[in-house]
Amino acid sequence: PSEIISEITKQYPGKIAKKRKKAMVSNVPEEDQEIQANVRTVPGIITQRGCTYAGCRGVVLGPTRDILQIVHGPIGCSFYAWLTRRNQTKPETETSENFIPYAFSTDMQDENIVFGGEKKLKQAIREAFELFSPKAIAVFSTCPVGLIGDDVHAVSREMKEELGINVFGFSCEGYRGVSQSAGHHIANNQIFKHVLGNTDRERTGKFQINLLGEYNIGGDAFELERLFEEAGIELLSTFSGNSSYDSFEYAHTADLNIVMCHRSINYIAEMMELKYGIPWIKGNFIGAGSTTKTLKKIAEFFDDAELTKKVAEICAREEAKVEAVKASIKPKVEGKTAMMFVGGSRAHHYQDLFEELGIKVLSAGYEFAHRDDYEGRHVIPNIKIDADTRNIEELSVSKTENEALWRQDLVEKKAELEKKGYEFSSYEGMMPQMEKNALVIDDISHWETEKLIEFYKPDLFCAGIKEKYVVQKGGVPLKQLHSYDYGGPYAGFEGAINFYKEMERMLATNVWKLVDAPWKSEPEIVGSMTI
Ligand code: CFM
Ligand code: HCA
Repeated sequence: PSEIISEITKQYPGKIAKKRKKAMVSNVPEEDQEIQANVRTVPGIITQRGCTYAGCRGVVLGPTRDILQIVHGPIGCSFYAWLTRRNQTKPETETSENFIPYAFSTDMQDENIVFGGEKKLKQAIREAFELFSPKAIAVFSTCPVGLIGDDVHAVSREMKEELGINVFGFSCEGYRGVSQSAGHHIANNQIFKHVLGNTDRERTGKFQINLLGEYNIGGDAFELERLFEEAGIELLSTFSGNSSYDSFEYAHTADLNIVMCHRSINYIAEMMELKYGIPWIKGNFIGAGSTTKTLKKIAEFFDDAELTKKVAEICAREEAKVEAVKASIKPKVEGKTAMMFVGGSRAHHYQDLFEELGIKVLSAGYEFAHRDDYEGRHVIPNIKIDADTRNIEELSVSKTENEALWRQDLVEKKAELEKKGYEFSSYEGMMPQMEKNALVIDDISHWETEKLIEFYKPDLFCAGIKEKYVVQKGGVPLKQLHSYDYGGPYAGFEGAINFYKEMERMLATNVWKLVDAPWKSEPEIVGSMTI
């Protein structure tokens, strides 16, 4: 990897080369290596990152069906968050509210930028209320809102008073942070402040959990719901795949939080523990092995003979189905090579699925993760807090004053289990799991992607829509790990089977070797550039 790192960085001006080098690591799993992450992208470098608004509106809140979400801004921002992420939902009944197919926007015009847009926002909220009478309305700020100083929070308070429903705003302007990641944090804060804990709920089951950081892309959450239901584990709320407003309000009545994508939602898990004493564990449902491990870990937490038996039964039955498919596919794809560059946790989680098939991951990285996602949660105290991070509000949370809601029983249970070696509040990073000398790159650029492909000639590249066609025109199949290329689910046991079959379709064929980029034989422009 040092060869390719210098090959890439020698093309950059000195200062940029120095900065980019810090984001590239030739992995040595047993060493404590540091990688640069969560810093500003070099302007002009063609990053794959998205903005803070995308992380808040699109990612964290997007999958919730019955909060009417108004985007305060130009129409393009709203269009961007309109069903592009493939988060599916299943309303309880045919007439239950589902706003996901709609795009609500104030459609800001020049005039609103010059004279202010608050009046238009109030009008939009009133109109939305009259037409849809939702339980709650959320307002999302796009870049111009912060630039001109519209106060979405004041407007929301006023409208909450006037309409008598919950109305709350998000200062998630695209430029607030260096990427989507800031938007996740802002979303977590506002949900915690304005929604979570608003209503209590009587216990209806023995084992009540929340699933955090699962967004039901391609129906992933449906597969997990199936497993929990059969095991007798009651899933109170998911943040936020297939979720509803009410479930957010009573999420504090659960016994345990399972955090899947910690990058996007660890804040809520931490805050719930501080306020209510509810512990959290890291869980992963990508890969059959991970699914079994996570289900068994949940059962271990509840320590109930019947549950343990049921979970073991389900895992054995499902694993047998998975094994049968794997046995027919693995020999056809084993030994193939892959690379994966995805947002903030999938580039790690999906490595389990590749391991199951014997596919080697040569290089991987995140678009916007933090150092802990690479190196492990233990490095958090050593992460330098820069001005961009300080810009994002850090809520100060303390123990609830309502004694009935404080879970002393769980605090004690946690302490007891920890003594036995059960791990809470922790996760491993991507780097300890990866092979020696695998190349890890943060916030990869388009040009770096092309160089990597030339150098390594992988059998498969995993990324998103922005990379897909460029890579495929180079003769390398690209699997989208964001949208799943309109396939899925890939979580849980059924998901693993789907993924294996997809790998067979993409890798056990020679068709990609026959593809040649059209511009190689017929270039539209020919030229050279020196920097
Ligand atoms: Fe978490 Fe996600 Fe991801 Fe993410 Fe995303 Fe996504 Fe992603 Mo696209 S929450 S960090 S901000 S797992 S939208 S469902 S696929 S980049 S790797
Ligand atoms: C986002 C959403 C995205 C984009 C995916 C892609 C998603 O970042 O705003 O680039 O293909 O998963 O839909 O990450």
